[in-house]
Amino acid sequence: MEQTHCILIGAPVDSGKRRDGCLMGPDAYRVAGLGEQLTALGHSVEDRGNLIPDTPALPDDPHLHDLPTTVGWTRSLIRAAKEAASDGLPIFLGGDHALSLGSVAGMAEHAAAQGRPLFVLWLDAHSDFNTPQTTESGHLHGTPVAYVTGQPGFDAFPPLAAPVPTDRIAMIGLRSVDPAERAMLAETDIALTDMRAIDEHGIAGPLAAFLDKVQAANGLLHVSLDVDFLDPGIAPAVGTTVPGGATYREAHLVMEMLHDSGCLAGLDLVELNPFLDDRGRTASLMVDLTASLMGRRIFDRPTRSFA
Ligand code: 6HN
Ligand code: MN
Ligand code: MN
Ligand code: MN
Repeated sequence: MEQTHCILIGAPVDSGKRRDGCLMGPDAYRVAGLGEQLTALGHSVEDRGNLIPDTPALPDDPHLHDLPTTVGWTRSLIRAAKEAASDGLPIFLGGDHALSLGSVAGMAEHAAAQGRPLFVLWLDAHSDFNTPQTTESGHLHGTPVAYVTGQPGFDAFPPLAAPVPTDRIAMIGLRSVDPAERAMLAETDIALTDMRAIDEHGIAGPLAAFLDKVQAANGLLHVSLDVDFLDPGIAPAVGTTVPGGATYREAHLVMEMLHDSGCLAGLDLVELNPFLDDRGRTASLMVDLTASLMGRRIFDRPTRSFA
């Protein structure tokens, strides 16, 4: 099995929405044994500890919740992503989804420096395609995809060195999209797979089609895994639960297919709020999914039927 140098980057981002608690996420993943699981799979693990956000001299924006802190996180995460991506596989331990304004922008810069296209897989109930102008909640964790694709309105944020073209993004698991997001998504070619499509046709098809595209382009793939991609029945520790999410096996299958693709270049584990968890089960499930993504499998070779 291929050995990977996994770099854990704690990013206790809690500024992306009003309800606090995601700042405990990085330590919950450590307590749930993320490092040990990766080591047991034969990988090397380097824990770089928790990042500290920059402190930009920016005024508050009355329409937005804690803009200066999120801009500070974005700056420090872009730097951390670029540094880590040249040393190994960065795994960002969130933190809410505002983390991904920085992680994805930094990974995109890294890919551009390598002369390779960055692709992004967004596993989430939400499309996170609001801009600072369209957001109704004022919560910047609902905006990272708009930022990294270069939508207007992010003037307070670092200028994007390498915007991600929309045809290199796939979203899977959608079931809560705001009207403004829906209208803007209709103007893009982001690949959208909502829960109804998964119910009718399964989750493997759209993922396989996207992975074929990544492989054909010799791309680097960044995966952003929001806890609320999962059904709240198996993953209660998130502030924005939406019923009807991915099942245990659908989620593991996604991870197993991603592993087999060999394209993975970076990972966000976001939106875990340990304060809302039930005896650590959500943190443990996120760690198990990461283990599947990094090569844990039921058998070492395809199983055969006895037909
Ligand atoms: N997330 N669309 C809603 C909003 O407030 O903009 C929800 C965002 C959820 C954010 O999933 O990371
Ligand atoms: Mn807050
Ligand atoms: Mn999200
Ligand atoms: Mn979400």
